[in-house]
Amino acid sequence: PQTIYLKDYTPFGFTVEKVELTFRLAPTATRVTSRIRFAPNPAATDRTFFLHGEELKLIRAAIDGAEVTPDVTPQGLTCPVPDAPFDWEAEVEIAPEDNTALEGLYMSRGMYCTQCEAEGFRKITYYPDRPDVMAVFSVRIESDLPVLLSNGNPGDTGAGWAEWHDPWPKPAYLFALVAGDLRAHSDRFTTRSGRAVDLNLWVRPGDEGKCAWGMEALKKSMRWDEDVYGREYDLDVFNIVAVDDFNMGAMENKGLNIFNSSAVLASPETSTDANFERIEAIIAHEYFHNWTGNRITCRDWFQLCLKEGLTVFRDSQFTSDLRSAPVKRIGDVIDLRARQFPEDQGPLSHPVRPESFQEINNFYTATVYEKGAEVIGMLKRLVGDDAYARALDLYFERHDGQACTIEDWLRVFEDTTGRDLAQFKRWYSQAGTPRLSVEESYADATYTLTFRQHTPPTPGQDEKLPQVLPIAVGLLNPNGDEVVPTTLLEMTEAEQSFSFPNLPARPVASILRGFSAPVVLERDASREENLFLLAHDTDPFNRWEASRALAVASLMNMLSDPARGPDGAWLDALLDVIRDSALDPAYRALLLGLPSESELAQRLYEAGTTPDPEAIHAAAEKHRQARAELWQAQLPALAEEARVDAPFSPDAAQAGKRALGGAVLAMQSRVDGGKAASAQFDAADNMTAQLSALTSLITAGAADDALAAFEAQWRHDRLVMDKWFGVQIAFAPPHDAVDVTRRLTEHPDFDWKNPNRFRACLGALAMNHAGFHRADGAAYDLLADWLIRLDAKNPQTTARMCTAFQSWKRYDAARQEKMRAALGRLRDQPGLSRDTSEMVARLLG
Ligand code: DPP
Ligand code: ZN
Repeated sequence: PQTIYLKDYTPFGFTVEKVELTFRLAPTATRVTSRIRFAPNPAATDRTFFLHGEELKLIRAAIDGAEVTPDVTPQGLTCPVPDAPFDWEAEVEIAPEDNTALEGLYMSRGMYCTQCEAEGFRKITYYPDRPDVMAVFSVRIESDLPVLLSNGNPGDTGAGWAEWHDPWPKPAYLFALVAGDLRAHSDRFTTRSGRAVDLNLWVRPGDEGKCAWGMEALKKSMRWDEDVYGREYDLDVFNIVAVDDFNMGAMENKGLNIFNSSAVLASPETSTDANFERIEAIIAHEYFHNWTGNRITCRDWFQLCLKEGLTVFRDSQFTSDLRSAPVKRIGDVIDLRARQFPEDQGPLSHPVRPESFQEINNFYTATVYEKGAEVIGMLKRLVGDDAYARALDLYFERHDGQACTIEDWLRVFEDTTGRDLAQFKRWYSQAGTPRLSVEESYADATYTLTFRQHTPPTPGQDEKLPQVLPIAVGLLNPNGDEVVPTTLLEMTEAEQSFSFPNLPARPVASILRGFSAPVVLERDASREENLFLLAHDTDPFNRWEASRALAVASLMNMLSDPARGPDGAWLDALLDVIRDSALDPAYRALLLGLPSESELAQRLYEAGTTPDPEAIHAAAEKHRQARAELWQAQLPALAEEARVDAPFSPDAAQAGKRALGGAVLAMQSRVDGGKAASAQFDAADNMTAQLSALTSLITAGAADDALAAFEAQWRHDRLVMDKWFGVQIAFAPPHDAVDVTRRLTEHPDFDWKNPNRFRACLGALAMNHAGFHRADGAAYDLLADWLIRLDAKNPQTTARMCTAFQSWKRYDAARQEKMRAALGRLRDQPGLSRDTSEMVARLLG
């Protein structure tokens, strides 16, 4: 396969003035006619007329009305063209029903839909399928289906046809089309300048009752983007469609967002609080793309973080504003450490802006998205909120309608602030997680912090240069008072000291408050210091972090000496915090969480010890059991405090209480054999309560009846059944996980071609750390078998799921050998997709 390099970028030889598309829809023979006005691009030197096109049957082509016979390859076509503006016409035939890759135009249970990002449009018709070619599209759809949708504003309609016109120039990856028997949940929004916008959420008949939350989230997003970023919506209509078969979460097509039904449909009975929050965030994310992604798009796919990092950052601001900022921050850091750190510290490590790829689909990663958002958070911290706002205004003003680069993005900050961001730019080009160590000293009333930064080598990058690290620090007096409030230290050197004078007593430092930079902080804080910070830190993130450090230390001690129990002093201190009813229940629920077994494995590996997944699992279980027994007497009072008496609402306050209640129930089930969980399961009137009861029963080994009842109740609901499949595997005892997965993949409802269902089962297996790393390699083999099978149908989801193997080098030689063998089996599969080939090759290094 061909490797594409950032350094090789050249503009396309032609501009596109307008695009007219006609679709005559039929499941196995859809006709797509295109009429495209091209003109020579004065900014380009290479005038080769190459149009991308894959899996298309070319029926005819013409230039300025005269038939032509282009030179067609499996990747596209070339053709001699005039050295002046001209009209290109082509008619192609495609088979949406046979399109199981879910890229381009495909069918999902009787409805037509599209997914074009990143390079799916080339499976619809011949086109310069690259984000820097922006054009105005008009679309005509012919079909007997009742609802026919495309981008932009609705035009004329008649029996069996509809026309759409999108006045905003856009790249082809934002094209969308939907046709089906759909029902609308409709509303209206008036923008601050008075434009009335029709809002529709389109769903299958029967799902109308699951739309209200998504619609509310959309209106909140529209208002928030006006209030916070000054960005208004720019069309007469905003359509969202829910689709059951979808590779990603959702897609920001101009005026016609298409969502995985799991990322938009919600009701109290079928969705957990976490689902509600995620849906709100994804609706916001896709909506915010209208400006950061659509109005201003990417020059090429190497710049993906330009729109994704920024839009993730914006949606996290939105969630922080609507809910609790500290809770959102802690959740994001848990997620970053669970997904981005392992990626950045293993064979798949790549810069936030990659410099080469074979298949761009493989770079929709936690690094591009979540680390990309962290980089923007650091930039905002460094320049300050006012300068950030001014820089964003300048960005929108200067680049509206353009396809941009990270250089353009950084230049608006340089022009706004006068800062030189050359060193900061390393965040975009250097892969790997920086490690930040710190030493403290105190003399002559001056307290000094000396930091050292170091980034280990990553594939293709042996030498790393120092990066700009914003380090937020606060200092506390020994009596617990804050003597130095949060101060931002700006570290630019490999080693750098910062002093705080006039401190009559040696303070306790709270370092990297709010997780002000995405680094691994190596700090030898004593147990006493962490207990002190847990009790006194004014920064809610670092208070949580102190407890997390104590949890890690306690678990590590239990691992090195299996006779030990958990750290009693820490559990006592933690219980004091958990019982503090002045604190947000959602925050208390986070404090009750333990580091995942995978995170413990990573920490052991970093400390030079080969992790033993079974031993880690045993220690974590022993810890949970001991804690439940120790706190047994306090659990009823905590459960009482978590009780919600009002009618169900997915708001942050109620959700926080339920999160605390769920954590308490998990403890209770360890000491009452599942009695409380069983009662909660029977009485549950919402999915959060029902599912937390079910998972507690699974861990208590008492879930058979509940699982059967759950299945009987929900077998008609695909999204709920995904949960039923997933929890049985994710929470299975490690030695059972493979058998449970095998059994469930034989269940008649295991529709493996549906990405949600595939992930619910095989993704859950990969999440069951000790189950996946079973010593005999059975889980590796089972996953590899399924990936081989799926690759022939859906390369994108297959390649994504190869990340289950990304940390294979952490483990012992025998497990490594088994994982290598499983990956080797994939690699040697005849006809393996480009997506999966690239992933496997990178994984095997
Ligand atoms: N749909 C994906 C997202 O919104 C890719 N753009 O991030
Ligand atoms: Zn996005």
